[in-house]
Amino acid sequence: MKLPTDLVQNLNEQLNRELYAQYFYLVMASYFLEKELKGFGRFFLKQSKEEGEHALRLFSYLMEKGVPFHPLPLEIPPKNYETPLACFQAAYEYEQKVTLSYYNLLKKVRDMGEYDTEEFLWWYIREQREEENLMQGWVHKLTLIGEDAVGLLVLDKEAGEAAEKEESD
Ligand code: OFO
Repeated sequence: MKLPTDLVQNLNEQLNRELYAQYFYLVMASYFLEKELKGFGRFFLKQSKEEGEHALRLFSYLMEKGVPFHPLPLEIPPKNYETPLACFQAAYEYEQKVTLSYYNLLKKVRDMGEYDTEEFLWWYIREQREEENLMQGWVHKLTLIGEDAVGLLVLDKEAGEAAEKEESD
């Protein structure tokens, strides 16, 4: 079935949010790598790559539906954070914002009876749950260590190892 024009626009906006997440996390990776916190840098590089894949999934869906693609502008993500914790808090907040946008869209497609798109969107709902949990976990750990530099190095190592493990799985 042909996608209604406003739904095409909404899906394109979601694609833009995913691309922004890719860019956002790439900038966060640079924030950590420049501070020699390589584990967190690697973590955000992995997240950035995943967000790019999420954007591609939306792009493929739009192509499959035979709709013309209209590129949207991307904002420039912030680069400086007071602390690593502030950086993770910003990531966690962004994930919650993205989740909410998927909820709103899911509600809309249900009301419209667009069941094909509804089924497509469920993958994103599940993915958002995982990503919120992940960011929330790091916010929690970084809050626990406070200003402890040794604690930060331990978490940096843990983040790097977790990213490496996921990359090799
Ligand atoms: Fe794309 O998964 Fe989060 O934003």
